[in-house]
Amino acid sequence: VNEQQYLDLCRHVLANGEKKSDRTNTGTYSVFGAQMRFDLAEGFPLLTTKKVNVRLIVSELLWFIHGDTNIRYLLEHNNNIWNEWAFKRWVESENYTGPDMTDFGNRSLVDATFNAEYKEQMAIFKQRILEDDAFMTQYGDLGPVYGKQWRHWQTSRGETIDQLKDVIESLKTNPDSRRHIVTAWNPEDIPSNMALPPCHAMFQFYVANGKLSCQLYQRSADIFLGVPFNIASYSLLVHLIANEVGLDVGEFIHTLGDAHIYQNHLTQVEEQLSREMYPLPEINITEGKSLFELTVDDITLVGYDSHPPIKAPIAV
Ligand code: UFP
Repeated sequence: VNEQQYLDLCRHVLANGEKKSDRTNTGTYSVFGAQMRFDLAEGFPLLTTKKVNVRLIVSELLWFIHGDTNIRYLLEHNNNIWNEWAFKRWVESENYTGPDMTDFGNRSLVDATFNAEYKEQMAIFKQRILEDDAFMTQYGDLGPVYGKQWRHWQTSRGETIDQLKDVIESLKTNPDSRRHIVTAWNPEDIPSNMALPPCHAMFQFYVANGKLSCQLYQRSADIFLGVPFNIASYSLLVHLIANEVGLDVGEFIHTLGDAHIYQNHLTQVEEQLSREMYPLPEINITEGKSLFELTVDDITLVGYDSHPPIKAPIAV
């Protein structure tokens, strides 16, 4: 069963994980190397043992697919998951004149007065991104993140490579190829100007028996908060690409590097493990539209029964 693999991974890491310090100073239980296989014909692998907001996954994935790296599109779709990264650039710029926002992520958690100030500045920032084109161009753009690498990879000769279009073309013309790869890991872009080096670093497609499968290599995996999103996002990608190239869906194979449970997520994981799974939902995609024409309204989740969400602090 699809979801069982996720629950088994949680149990495996709790039982066998090394206690390990990490960049965020939170502390984790971690294993190196783990793999889950999701048979997409079985249903759409959105977790049912806690509610996962698929709306965020759909708009973020379409944003990547469009090659967009500016948060305006996300804000227009009420998706706030990338805001902090853009906000950080803004408050660190010379044009920002509001109250000091240094270390806003941590301070907003522990200082209520600061949190109110931060929320106010973030609201102003979002408003300007949505309404002021020049501001949006300068401060809404996240730089060399997924959309850029997938669709507009910059070569040293000054050309761009559209990896996604190329892989769709190769799936259509040469399905047996062993080179159906898209990589977001661009070493040249990592050290200098990237806030969060890509977590989902590269993926490969595979065609057999009229079915499209995809394997993702994720270098670093926050099992409780990040991974449920990553599973759903790539499973949706397989559906979208399969539609585009006229294949059925096969498997999504999720390969993890540093697979960790943060120490401040333990009670939440235990809570989730105590819950019974529901049957998986299905995903419906409007027929007859090309991948690049799809909007969020073309993708609908059907039959999603889930337990309530479980809140947990995110490590930044
Ligand atoms: N993380 C995920 N999935 C994602 C994403 C981030 O699990 O899609 F963007 C987690 C992994 C890790 C942290 O806990 O975010 C990134 O930190 P680092 O760069 O130190 O690996």
